[in-house]
Amino acid sequence: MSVALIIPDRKLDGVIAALQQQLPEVAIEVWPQLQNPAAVDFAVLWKQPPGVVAALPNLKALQSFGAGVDSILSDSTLPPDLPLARIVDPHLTASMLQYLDTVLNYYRLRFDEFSANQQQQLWKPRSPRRIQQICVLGLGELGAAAAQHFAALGYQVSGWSGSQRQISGVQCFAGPNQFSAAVAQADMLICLLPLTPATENLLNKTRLAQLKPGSILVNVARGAIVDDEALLAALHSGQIAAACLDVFRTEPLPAEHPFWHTPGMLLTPHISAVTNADTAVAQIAENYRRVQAGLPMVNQVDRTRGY
Ligand code: NDP
Ligand code: OXD
Repeated sequence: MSVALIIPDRKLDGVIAALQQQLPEVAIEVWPQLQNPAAVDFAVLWKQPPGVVAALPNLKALQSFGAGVDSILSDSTLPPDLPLARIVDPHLTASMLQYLDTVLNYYRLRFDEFSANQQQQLWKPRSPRRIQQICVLGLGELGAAAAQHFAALGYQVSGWSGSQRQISGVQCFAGPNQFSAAVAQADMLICLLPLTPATENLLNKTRLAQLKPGSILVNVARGAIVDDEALLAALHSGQIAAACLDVFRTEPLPAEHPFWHTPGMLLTPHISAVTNADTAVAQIAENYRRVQAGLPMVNQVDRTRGY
């Protein structure tokens, strides 16, 4: 019995040490140096290369190292019946809220304009931007927390999800037919949807046209939920005044991508809520023990629905 960490391009020393402490009786293997693939019965994954999981013959369960599972499920060779769990963590939620607060105030206080003015040595004082209505797409762990947080701060908040939600202080909408009603009045739209076949390119030309003219888009979910070309056109026409993107279709964002040089774009390199190694390890260890005891894992995802 062993746990395999299949998490390319990430320093794992701290995770390995913490996992060894939590599971002293279990061997921790790190891909690509797996000593005994046949002994691996639990794999922790993040952007694993396709085919690597399928090559482990005795797996009992899979654990995402992050909240999202889209990159894990995009591997068409993934054994279909293995249960998959993800990280759900108050630390992750807290950092997402901190990021969103910062972004909201950046735009509210017009730091985008002042920073552009600085390039031209322009002194142009202006009063804060009117951001009163916020719409959150996705009302799961992170989206519901964001919606509640901004409602508690006094913003008028709407939210949109797949099934109907009830969140105190938040006007909740559900399903494709209610998308335009959810977003119509929003000065700022925050995307916290998972990337699934149903949400890929969801924010296309048609849906961006349903936003309030001059609104601000914040995408902290996954890049492929937004149609890049449609977003560039919406920024160009002024339909969207500004876009803050933490996530991209291809990461790192390729050097030749127009987003790098588009006025009105604020880009951050997928840092809005980074997995906290300590809390992640506690959840991984708990799920490992549950699998060994024949119990269902915590925070298991529905593989057919994709989140
Ligand atoms: P959850 O799975 O808890 O919630 C997903 C929400 O999206 C649910 O409310 C769900 O609806 C809704 N949803 C899913 N599909 C649709 C659809 N087709 N139409 C309308 N609503 C839909 O996810 P989390 O809140 O934990 O995380 C959201 C995403 O944020 C993650 O999948 C990940 O991609 C991203 N993320 C990004 C991070 C970063 O650093 N940038 C960090 C962490 C996460 P319903 O309520 O009906 O199920
Ligand atoms: C996640 C992420 O899904 O970091 O956890 O994007």
